[in-house]
Amino acid sequence: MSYVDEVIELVEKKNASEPEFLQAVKEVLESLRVVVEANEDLYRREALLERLVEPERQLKFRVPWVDDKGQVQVNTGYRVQFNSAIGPYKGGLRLHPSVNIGIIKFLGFEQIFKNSLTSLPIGGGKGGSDFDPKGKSDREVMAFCQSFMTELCKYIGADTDVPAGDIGTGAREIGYMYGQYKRIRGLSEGVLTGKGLSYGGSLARTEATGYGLLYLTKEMLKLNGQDIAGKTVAVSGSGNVAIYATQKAQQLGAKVVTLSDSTGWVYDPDGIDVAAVKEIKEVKRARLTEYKNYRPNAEYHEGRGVWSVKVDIALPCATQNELLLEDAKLLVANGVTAVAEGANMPTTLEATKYLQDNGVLFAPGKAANAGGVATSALEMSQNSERLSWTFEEVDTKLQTIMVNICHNMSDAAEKYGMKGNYVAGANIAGFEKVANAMLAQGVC
Ligand code: NDP
Ligand code: 2IT
Repeated sequence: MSYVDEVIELVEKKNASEPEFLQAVKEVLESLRVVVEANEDLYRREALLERLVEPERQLKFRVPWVDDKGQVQVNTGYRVQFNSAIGPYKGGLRLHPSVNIGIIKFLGFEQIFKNSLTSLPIGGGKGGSDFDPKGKSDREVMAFCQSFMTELCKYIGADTDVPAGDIGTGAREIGYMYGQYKRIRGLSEGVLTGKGLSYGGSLARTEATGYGLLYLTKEMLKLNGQDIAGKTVAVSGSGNVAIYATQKAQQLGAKVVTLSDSTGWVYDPDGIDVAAVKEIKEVKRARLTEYKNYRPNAEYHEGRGVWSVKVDIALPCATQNELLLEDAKLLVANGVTAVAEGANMPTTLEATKYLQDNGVLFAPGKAANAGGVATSALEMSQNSERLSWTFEEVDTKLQTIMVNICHNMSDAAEKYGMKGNYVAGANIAGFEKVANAMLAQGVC
C-alpha cells in the first residue's frame, strides 16, 4: 500500500468520529500523492505524514459563566495547537453551537497550509467553543469571553499562540478576551489579532479576508484570460467575509446579487446594498429577512438555494460543506466560470471534483481566504515594532500576498503535471515549506 493510503487509513481509524477532519486530511493527502511518492523513503522513515496529521497539542476546557437570569451555564472550550514548524500557532476562535473537537481539528489542519502559503512565519492552530452568541446580551457575551480567556490565557502568548476571530468571534468578542488576558497576565502584547484600532489592531484587518478573496479571484481570472469587471457574482453568508467580499467585488466592477445566512438567502437583481447588510448584521445583529425593508425589489427565500441563481462567479463565504454536488451541478448548468472559497472547506469533495471536471476555475479556501490570517500576521509585526501602518500600506501588502499565493498555487500545480488544478497546487505549495521546516528541526 502507498504511504499516502496507509496514513489515510490510520487517520480514518484514529479519528472515525470526526468527519470534517477526515475530509480535510483526505483532500490534502490525496493531492500530495505525487510529491510524497517522489520522497517516499525519507518521509516514511521520518514519519512525516503521521506527524503532520497529529496535533502537537489539544486543549479542552470547561467554560462556566452566569447568564442574565443568574443561571450558571457551562460551555466547552477548545484550542488545538496543530503545527509550529514555521512559527507560533496562529488561527481563529469559532463560537458556534456546532463546534466540537473534529471541527476545530479540521480548521487547524487547514490553517497549517494556509499560513504557510502566506509566506509569513506563522504555524497552524484553531480554537473556539460551542457557545452561541446569538440572542445573548452584551453582558452575557462578556461573561463568556472572560471565562473562556481565564483558562485559555495559560496557553497562549505573542510568541507562542495568537488566536483571532472566526465565525461568531468579531471585534466585540476579541475586545472582551483581550481585556481579560491583559488583566490576568499583565501584558500589553499582540496575543490576539483583530483587535480594535485604539488598542493595537491593524487597519484593513476587518476587510482583509473578503478583500483578499477578491484580489486572488481577480488574479486567477486574469491568469485565465478573464476580467472580473462586469461579472455577476453569488456570495453566500452575510458575516465578516461575505460583507467585505461583496464590497470589494463591487469596487472591482462586478455585480453581487445574493447573500445568505443560517436561515435563508436574498436575491437582489440590482446588486447587494452593503450598507444595509452591515446595519442588519453588524449593528442590529438581526436576520436577512430584514433586507427587504431596505430594498423592496429584492427577494427573500427561506432555506438553501443561494447557488440556484445564474451567475459567472460563486464565492461561498459562510461555513463548511455549504456547496454540495447538487449545487455544483446547478452552477455549471447556469454557466459559472469560477468558484473561490471565502469560507473554510465550504465545498464538498464531490462538488469540488464536479466543478473541476467541468472546467470551472476553482480556488480552495486555504489559498483564497488566506488574506485574513496574512493581515493578522501583519498586525503581529506592527505590535512587535509598536507602530501602526496606514490602510494603504497594509492593503498593498495584502494585494501582493494574494497575487503571490495565486501564482504559487498555479506554478506548483503546473510543476507537478496538474496545470489548472489549484487545489493540488495550493496543497503542494503550502506543504513543501512545512515539510522542509519539520525535517530540518529533527524529530519533534
Ligand atoms: P461570521 O460569524 O462573521 O459570519 C458567518 C456567516 O455564515 C453568517 O452569515 C452566518 O449566518 C453564516 N453561517 C454560519 N454558520 C452557518 C451554518 N451552519 N449554516 C448556514 N450559514 C451559516 O463569520 P466569518 O464571516 O468570519 O466566517 C465565515 C467563513 O469564513 C468561515 O468558514 C470562517 O472559518 C472563514 N474564514 C474567516 C476568516 C476571518 O478573518 N473572519 C478568515 C478566513 C476564513 P448567521 O448570520 O445566521 O449566523
Ligand atoms: O480561518 C482563518 O484563517 C481565520 N479565521 C483567521 C485567522 C487569523 O488568525 O486571523
